[in-house]
Amino acid sequence: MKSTKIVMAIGILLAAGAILANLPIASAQAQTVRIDMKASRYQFTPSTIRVKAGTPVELHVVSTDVVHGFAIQALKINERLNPGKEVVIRFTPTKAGRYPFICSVFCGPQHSDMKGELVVE
Ligand SMILES: [Cu+2]
Repeated sequence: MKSTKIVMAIGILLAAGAILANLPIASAQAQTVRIDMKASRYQFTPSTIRVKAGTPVELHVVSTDVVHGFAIQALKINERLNPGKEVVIRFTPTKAGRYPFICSVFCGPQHSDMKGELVVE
């Protein structure tokens, strides 16, 4: 009697597992892309980053010398980069296009040259 119930329970669990295994769980969600970037006088490395629209981006930025900033105006991103401290910036660009980014903290005579571009395809 007891063993019949156990066998039935196992059967139900297996059936449920088979049904769940066929469900497209979170298949619509794109995988997060991690990009590592260095900020230093007077450049971002890499200075061009390419991502696909709809893909969540995790940008890990670290300044290797003085205080810099990282700003993408069009995406309302502006972060302060203290030397040696990694800053993680998360965003999901939804529209294809070219988005310039700049250093937003004055860091020396060539500060205005410190820029790059996010290309969303
Ligand atoms: Cu700078």
